[in-house]
Amino acid sequence: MLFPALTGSPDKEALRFGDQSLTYAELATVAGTLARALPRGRVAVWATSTLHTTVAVVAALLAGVPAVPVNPKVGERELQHIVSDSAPELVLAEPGVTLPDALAALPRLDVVLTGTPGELPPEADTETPALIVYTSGTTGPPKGVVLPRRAIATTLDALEDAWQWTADDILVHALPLFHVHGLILGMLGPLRRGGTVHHLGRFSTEGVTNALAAGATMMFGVPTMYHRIAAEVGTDEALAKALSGARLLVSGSAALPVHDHQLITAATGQQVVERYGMTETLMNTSVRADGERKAGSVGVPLGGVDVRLVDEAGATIAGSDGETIGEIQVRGPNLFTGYLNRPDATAAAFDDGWFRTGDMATRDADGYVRIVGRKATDLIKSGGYKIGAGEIENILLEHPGVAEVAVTGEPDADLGERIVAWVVAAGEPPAAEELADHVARLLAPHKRPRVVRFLDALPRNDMGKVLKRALPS
Ligand code: MCA
Ligand code: AMP
Repeated sequence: MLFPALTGSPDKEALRFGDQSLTYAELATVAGTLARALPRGRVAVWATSTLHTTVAVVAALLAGVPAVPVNPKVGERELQHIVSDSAPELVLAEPGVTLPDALAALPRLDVVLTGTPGELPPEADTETPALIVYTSGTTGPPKGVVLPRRAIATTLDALEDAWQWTADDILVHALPLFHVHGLILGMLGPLRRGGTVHHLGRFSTEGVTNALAAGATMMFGVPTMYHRIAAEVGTDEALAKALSGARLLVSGSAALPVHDHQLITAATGQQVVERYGMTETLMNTSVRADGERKAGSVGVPLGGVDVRLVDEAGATIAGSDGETIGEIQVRGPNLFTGYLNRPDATAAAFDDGWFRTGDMATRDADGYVRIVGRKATDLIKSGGYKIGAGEIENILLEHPGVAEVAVTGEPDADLGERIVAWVVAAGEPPAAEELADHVARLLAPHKRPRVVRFLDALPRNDMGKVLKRALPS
């Protein structure tokens, strides 16, 4: 059973968004009623940061129907791809919101926060696809990652063990609900434990302060959020006090710089715990709540997860010297079943049963993994979002003012990396803002270039391939 608390802890508060909340009994009623109205095929969920999104996803899980969470800021082109690739039978959305054309063309079921108590549907098989989450690759449009119930249950239970996560925990976060971090860890995690989650709607240090001061015990965030906390916590006494009282602060989705770790520890005594995962693998490693906290390390393999480092020749690195770098490959019940409609990409992602993460790391004598980089330069992590350089280049090339383009990520204190577009203009150079809007409108706002640099020509090799490493920095 994915959510035993739905029937086991009726009066306990399960979810809170602003001044709206649901107990487990209320969630069972509204999600159970919606589950009974769902078709058998896939459903799209308009994944705003609301109670409605969580109810919609829980309903789909109760019904055993795969849900496709959609970024409510998604651009036209990306949405067309997601809809045609995942072919949802209908869309679930909160009442009153206007949906973009590609979703408005589907049958719609409004998520209402009322219902009739009744039997919950029988639990689906553990291998049934539960969620399809779209994730960017180096080239081409995002791929749909098919996540079975088994992966969700095992990853959340491994985190229960690593973080001593219990029904008494109240989690606060402000993560978007169309990715693994915010949706699976941040919403389904507390529900599986029978605990409570308080979603802030949007991130602010003030929101975090208030929620922790009101009794939240844990916080999840991406490094950009912790960076903003680190910048304020030295002078904001209320924030420092609230953070000091938390049981566990967890960061993930990208590396949290050691300097930010140190600023937070200096002001609060807290040592932020980092965990490492991926849309395809869910969670692989974590610093344990009861283990040594090593800033800058993503900790040790979670229960049930096999982790190996593989060198360039394809050999597994023996021993743990804390220095030899290899690609992280993982195996375990936390893994996805495949990319939707992409057996070619699924096959290419595995090496003899091990999933190739593309992340490069070392492992020390205590088994702690330290991520040092990424194999592909064409993947950018900005604000914790993974973004493919190729998808942005393709869209920018459609703009009439762009003759040639190369997209790179460069270090950014706030976002980790910022997207830079190197453009050879066709005629009069377009305004940087216009190019950013073009990408935001067709793909998504978080994929827009933050910097546009114009060049007379892109550096290329004899074969005509762009040499991104030769771009001036
Ligand atoms: C700005 N905006 C625009 C434009 N410019 N909209 C349209 N067109 C434009 N040209 C809007 C944005 O949509 C946003 O709206 C607002 O202006 C500010 O934008 P931005 O600067 O991009 O946002 P931010 O405030 O800097 O966001 C920082 C953030 C965000 C809150 C940290 O990056 C974030 O939520 N990151 C989380 C990513 C995440 O969850 N990753 C998990 C995937 P508005 O403010 O209204 O939105 S990784 C994963 O799942 C794996 C498994 C793992 O390990 O966790
Ligand atoms: P995504 O594909 O969006 O799910 O992002 C997964 C990627 O995020 C991983 O392959 C890593 O590169 C990165 N990542 C996640 N957590 C961490 C972490 N704690 N430290 C460094 N990188 C991370």
